[in-house]
Amino acid sequence: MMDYKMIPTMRWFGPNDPVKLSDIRQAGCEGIVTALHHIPNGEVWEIEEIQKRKDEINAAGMVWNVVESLPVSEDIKTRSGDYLKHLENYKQSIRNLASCDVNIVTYNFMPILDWTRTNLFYELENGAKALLFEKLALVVFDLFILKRDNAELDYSIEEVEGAKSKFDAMSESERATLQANIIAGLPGSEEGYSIEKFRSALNTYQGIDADKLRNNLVAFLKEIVPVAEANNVKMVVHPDDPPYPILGLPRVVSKTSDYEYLIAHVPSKSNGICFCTGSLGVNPANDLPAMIRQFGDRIYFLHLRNVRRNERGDFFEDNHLEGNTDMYAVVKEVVACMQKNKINIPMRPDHGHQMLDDLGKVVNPGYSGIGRLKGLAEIRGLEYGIIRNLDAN
Ligand code: DNO
Repeated sequence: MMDYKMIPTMRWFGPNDPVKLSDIRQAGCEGIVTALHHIPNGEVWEIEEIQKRKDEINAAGMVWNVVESLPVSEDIKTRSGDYLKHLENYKQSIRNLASCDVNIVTYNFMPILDWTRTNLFYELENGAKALLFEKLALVVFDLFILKRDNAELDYSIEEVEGAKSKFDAMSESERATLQANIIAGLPGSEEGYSIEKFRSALNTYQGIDADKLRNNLVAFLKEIVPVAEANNVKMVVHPDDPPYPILGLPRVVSKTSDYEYLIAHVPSKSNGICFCTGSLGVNPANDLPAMIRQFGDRIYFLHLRNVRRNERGDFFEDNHLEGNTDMYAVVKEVVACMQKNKINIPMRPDHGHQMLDDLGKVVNPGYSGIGRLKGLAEIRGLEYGIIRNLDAN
C-alpha cells in the first residue's frame, strides 16, 4: 500500500495576490506556501504577524505548510555589514514560526538576484504565455546595458557579436523591459534594483568567488540549522535558477556535488532541500531521478515544473508533463522516496502558463491561477496513476 503522497499546495503572495485563497482551495490544494512579504529582509517575523497570516489561511480551509522564503539578506550572504544582527533575527524568526507550527522554511543563497528570466510573456504557438530565458538577451543586458567590466570574457565571439546586433535592433522600451525583467525583481524576489543600485551591489561581491560563497553558506547553516533542529524546523535550500553563475556572480547550489558538500559540512537532517525540477532541469547533466534517490531523505518540499532547452542555452517553461524533464520518472521516484521515508511531501506546481481568462488580467508572471491549476491537475493525475498502479501490483 502506498500510504504517502504529495500534499498539493500553491504559492500565494498574500492579500495583494490577484489569485485568492478560495481560488487555490478550488484548484484542489490543501496547503499554502507563502511568506510575510511586507517585512524587510533581515528583520524578525513576529509571532503576531505569523499567526495573523496563518489564521487567514486556516479560515480558507487550508494550512500554511511551507514558508517561501525567509529571505537571507545580502549582508548574511557576503558576511558583511549587519550580518550578525540579521543572523540573530533569522534564528528568532525560525523560533517564532515553529511556535506557530510552520515547520518548513525555504531560502536561497543566490547572490543579489533570485530567479532570472529575460521574457515574461513569451507567446507559445497556442497563444498562452510562458517564461523564457534567452541567453543572448542576458548577454545584451550584461554587455550593453549593465556594461560590466570584462563581461565579454564570459562569452564566445559569436555571442558578443550576436548580442551587439540584437541590442542595436532593440527599441529603448525593449531595452528597458529587458533590464526590468532581469533586475527589477520577479515575483517572490524580495529585492529589486535600478541599474545604479545593481552596479553597487555587484561591487559587494568583489573578492567573493564560488569557494568563498560556499563557505559563507556553510557558515550560515552552521548558525541556523541547530536552531532549526531544536525547534523541529526543516530548512530547505532552493537551487540556483538558472543553475550556473550569471553576470559574473558565483552560484553554489546547482548540482549533485554542491548538495554533497553542504550535507557533508552540515549533516543535520534539518539541513534540507527544496527540490525544484525546473531550476535543476536546465542543466542536462543533472539526473533528476538519481538526485531524488540520493538526497530523498532530506527533500521536504517539491517544486515540479518542466523546461525545454536548446543548444544555445535558452529555455522556456513548457507544460508540466512536457519539456526535457521526464516528469513520470521524477514523480515515480518521489512516490518511492515518500514511502521509504514515511512522509507526505508538500508539492507545488511551480509556475504555469498565462492562459484562458488570465490572459486579460494583471498577473504575477508565472503565478497566474489557471495555468498553475492545469499543472497541478496534471501532476496529481500522474501521481494518482502511479500510486494506483503500484498498489495493484
Ligand atoms: C521562483 C521561485 C524562487 C524561490 C526562491 C526561494 O519562482 O521558485 O523565487 O521562491 O528562490 O528562496
